Amino acid sequence: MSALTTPNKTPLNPSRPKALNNGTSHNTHNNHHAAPELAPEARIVVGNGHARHDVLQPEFIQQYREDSRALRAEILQGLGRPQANISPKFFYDVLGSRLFEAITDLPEYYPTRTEASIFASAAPAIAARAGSGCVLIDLGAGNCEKAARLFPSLQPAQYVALDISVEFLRGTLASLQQQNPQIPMLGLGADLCGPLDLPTSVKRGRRLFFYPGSSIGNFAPIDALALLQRLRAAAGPGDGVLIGVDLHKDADTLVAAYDDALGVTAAFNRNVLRNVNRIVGSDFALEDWRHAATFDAQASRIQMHLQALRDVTVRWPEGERRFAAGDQIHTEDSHKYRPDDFAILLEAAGFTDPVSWTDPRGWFAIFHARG
Ligand code: AVI
Repeated sequence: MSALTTPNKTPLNPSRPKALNNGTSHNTHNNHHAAPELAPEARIVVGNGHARHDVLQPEFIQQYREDSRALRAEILQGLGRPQANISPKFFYDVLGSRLFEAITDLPEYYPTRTEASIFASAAPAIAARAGSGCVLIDLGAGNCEKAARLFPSLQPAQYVALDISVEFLRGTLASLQQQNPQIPMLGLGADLCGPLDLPTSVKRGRRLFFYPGSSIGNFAPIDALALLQRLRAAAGPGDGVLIGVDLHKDADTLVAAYDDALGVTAAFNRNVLRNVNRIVGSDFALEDWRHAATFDAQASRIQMHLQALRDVTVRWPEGERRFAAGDQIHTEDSHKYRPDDFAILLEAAGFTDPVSWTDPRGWFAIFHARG
């Protein structure tokens, strides 16, 4: 690929973020808890017996419907491949989501802190560029803390939080609404991997699609391009994207971030087998599997696998798979971009004029581009 535009790279002083976490569920397109049927709620008026006050409540809409047969079929198909794989979306059961939250606090796992430091330093510049008063559409909402930090500078006209299930947004959005009574809020249960069909409750006006945390890195570049193209298709003139992207760096730093000394990432990876056992009724024994994280420098991606420690046969109701000692199940790729390459990806998707902000070490970048 040839460079179309070199994004502005503005080194910024990092400052440690405050921990704001209260959620049990990790954000992202990957979160795959059950998504229950929900009736949308509307703005309500609450009386206190003396005077009447208009209280703005978040609205909730569940679009995505979980299809447990399809999930089961997807897992069994992956286990049946010559190179067995389990999609990373199956990491995020309740325990997996908690383990991911713990990962973000690890000394080795720099992305969350580094991204927060960039947001802290660059918030005014980001707001100047993206413009305040937009409809802020948070594609990886989770506990909404990253978006909430931008409220003071962006002053959004509406905050739309996406998660696979609105159930994970209810508590967080309710308290966020109390703290920000002037911002209308909508919780949307949607799957980022499908077409982005925004309901009419999403206000008209300038939209800023916000996808923090480098979750884009968990897509293969071709799928990342497809996702950006879907966003571009949903964006009108004046709209934009704001995306956190983990950058290419030395292998030692990267491998340590995905194979920490405490073993939290190992637990996160092995926990996927518990979730698979629950969904398909298989009998994976966790003690038979070890966590492995390697960096493929050429493809610029961390690859996570589960490696069989001995010969094992895994059984489920209608089948089984034999693994020899040393065989691996692929569980996740985490792509690390060079800034120019990510700018090219944005432009290939149809966005224009990409700019980025980074930290002094150049480890992480936040990109903005126009629709
Ligand atoms: C969610 N995603 C951006 C994380 C990452 O860094 O790729 C998932 C993760 N896997 C292991 N550690 C963190």
